[in-house]
Amino acid sequence: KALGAHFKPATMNDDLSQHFKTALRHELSQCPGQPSRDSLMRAAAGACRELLATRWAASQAADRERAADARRVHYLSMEFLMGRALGNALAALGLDETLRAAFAEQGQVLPEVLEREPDAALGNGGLGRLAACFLDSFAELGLPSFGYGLRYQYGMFAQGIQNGRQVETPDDWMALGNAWELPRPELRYPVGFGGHVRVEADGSRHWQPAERLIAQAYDFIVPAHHSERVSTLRQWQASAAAPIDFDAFCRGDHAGAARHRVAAEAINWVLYPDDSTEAGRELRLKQEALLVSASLQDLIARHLNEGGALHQLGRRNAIHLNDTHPALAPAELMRLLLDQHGLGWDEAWTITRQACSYTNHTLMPEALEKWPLGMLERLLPRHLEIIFEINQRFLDELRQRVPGDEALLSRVSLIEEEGGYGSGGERRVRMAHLAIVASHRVNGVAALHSELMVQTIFADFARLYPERFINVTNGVTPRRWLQQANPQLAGVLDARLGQDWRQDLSQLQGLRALAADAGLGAEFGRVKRANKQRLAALVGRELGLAINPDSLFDVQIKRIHEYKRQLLNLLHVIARYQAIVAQPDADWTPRTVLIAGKAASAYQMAKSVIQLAHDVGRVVNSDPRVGDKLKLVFLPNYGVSLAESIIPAADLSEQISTAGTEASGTGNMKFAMNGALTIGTWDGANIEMAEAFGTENMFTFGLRTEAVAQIKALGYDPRLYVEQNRQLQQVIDAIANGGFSNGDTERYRALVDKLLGSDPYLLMADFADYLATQQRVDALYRDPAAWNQRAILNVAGMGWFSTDRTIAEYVDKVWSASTLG
Ligand code: DL6
Repeated sequence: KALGAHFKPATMNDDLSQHFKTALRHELSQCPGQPSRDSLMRAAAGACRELLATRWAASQAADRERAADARRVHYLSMEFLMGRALGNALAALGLDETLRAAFAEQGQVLPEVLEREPDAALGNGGLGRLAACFLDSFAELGLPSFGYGLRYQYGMFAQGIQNGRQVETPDDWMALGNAWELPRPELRYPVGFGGHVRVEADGSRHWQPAERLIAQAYDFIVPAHHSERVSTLRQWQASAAAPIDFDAFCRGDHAGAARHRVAAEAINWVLYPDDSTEAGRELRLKQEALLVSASLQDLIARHLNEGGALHQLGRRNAIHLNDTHPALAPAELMRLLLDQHGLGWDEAWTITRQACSYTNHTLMPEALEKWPLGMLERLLPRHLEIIFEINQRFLDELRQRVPGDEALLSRVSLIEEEGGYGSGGERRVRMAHLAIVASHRVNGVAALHSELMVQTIFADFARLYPERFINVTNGVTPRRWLQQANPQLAGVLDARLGQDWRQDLSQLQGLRALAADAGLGAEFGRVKRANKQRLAALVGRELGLAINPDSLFDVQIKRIHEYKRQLLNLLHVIARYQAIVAQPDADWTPRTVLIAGKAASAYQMAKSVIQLAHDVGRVVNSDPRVGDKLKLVFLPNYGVSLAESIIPAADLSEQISTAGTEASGTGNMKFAMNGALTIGTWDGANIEMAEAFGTENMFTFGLRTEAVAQIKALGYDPRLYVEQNRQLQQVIDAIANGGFSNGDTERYRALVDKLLGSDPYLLMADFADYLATQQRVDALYRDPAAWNQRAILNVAGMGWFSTDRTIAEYVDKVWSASTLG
């Protein structure tokens, strides 16, 4: 339950104005004169932070009071992709108008000041953005909780484009400070690495780390929109425990004097160290260990401070593992309970299993982390001992349960013997297995994904522990992704449904009865047109390219990955281009295809797709025979804020992953919520969305999961599809023959060879159906009334895809004490 009904006390405007004036005075004392937009942004953020700090104290006090009966959730995640915070805070506090007026006094307008805030891009993509949406719902639902993460100095890299190629630079998002965070110098915990384990005379074990660090907390506060509750993202910053080496310094070896400090601070430098090197992998492991150790020490300290007994720790505290990245948590919790709090193994293990739960976000085997034993032994020797013991007890129990099945034991063991895929001949710890064995619940993130998870990667475990595996379908927060991103559509919804959909998104279903209302359709059309016009202006500013707001905006924005099939999208653009050139006078439905997304720095194939998008765009966009009929735009440096501008302007949302590969998707939900129609495969949460608003209201195409498996089992030959489809042949030929690369036939050789050779994501097999479905899209777009009616039905069906519902399900099925039996 939320804290109070009156979430905006009468004095709030005055309080904000006061805090804002003080903060602005402070800013101006440093740079006198007319305040810049940056100063105004920082002053406003500082003022909101003051107000939120008061709410934070009240929320914490309320949670302390009910600690005995309301289980606290601790959401451990290496990623929280927060984006900007000021607009959200103002909306939550109901203070946008107050600040609009304050900015106006300084001759500035609110949106332009808000745009000065850098995105907190502390995540790679869907997994990190989901965690950020969860924090919003934690606050909104009043859930006693902490998000725990790392305070990265450089977030997701900034993407530039040079000659059509991606170039990466550090994202220095805190260069001008971070007005939001509240440093907590009193919350500091020791974290160790290396050293050895001493065995005492009584048999107890004592880890003596060689390297000692300190993790200090910085809090980032996330407000509810309909109560005074706030949720907390506690981020850890590492520093060296020891001061500089004074002797070295006096000898003149200044770098040497600080070497251990630099090594400690490096843990917080970047979001995702390049793990193609041993040093990068080691840094990543240290990041994970630091997150886990500091968070669990913080949790235990709080539990004890609140008068909780150790044996109650698991019943009163949920520890959620967001993917395997924090999967060292069970080993660390065991270590703390055994070695520091003196519990016996059985009691510590019961507590650990009560507390832990784990979400899997991908079926891709290469994304399931496995840490080499050698590295663990070097950095975390006591954890490795504990993992061995967990494994031994687990396998012993299985031997009793399923005698004689050695193959099963080796498949489920926490330790992968030498020779596993990508092992480089080393034995490794399978972190997903550790997470499963130590958790009382394991979930996938959409119905199909959860089903495939138990049929494929975790099939053995699901047979052994069927009750442990469940599904919780993802969602998104409607506050950011509808109310703030699309204020005009929010206004239309308010007028038709009232304002409560913000808290109870299921109310969107009230639109269903109004779908045929021509007036509402026209309003939807007007809002979309205005959003498209704004996006067209942005494209003009950023790229100097004119796009027609009356063309169909066909959008694919997400990480660039082969399984997401941006390349299939490009094949369609090329086919359409060739057809337009062949018949320029035919009745074409004008289209603007927009693509945005980053490729991992070492992922050559993804980078090649980005380059191809630029090459094709250059040719298509400059061909006078094409004009407005087709444009291809690649918007650089995709992130949360850019998504907030693009999504409300989309007519068509591309969700075209190979069936069975996209765990859920959340972009798909944001688009549909904003009235875009989806062209999509029967994959991830597309399926549940289609079921919610009617399959006839989504453009579905392509092979389904069973067909994909079947075709692969029979021996898939992509060349056959090319040989049998002249249009596809021409598209592939144009790429291969240098049609988009100034005659350079080498540039896309690897890409074409892969398509014609193995084509693991079945682009060739899905091409024809995709193109035919795109023609159905064109046809419907020519009938605006019919299109708008479908858009309304899409929005009407999206009520279930709020993270408020997702979190309520987690509470019910995963986090509440009743799930512990
Ligand atoms: O669950 C959030 C999000 C899903 O919507 C996407 O479908 C999925 O690809 C993404 N998974 C990851 C995997 N990372 N790892 N490991 O980001 O999770």
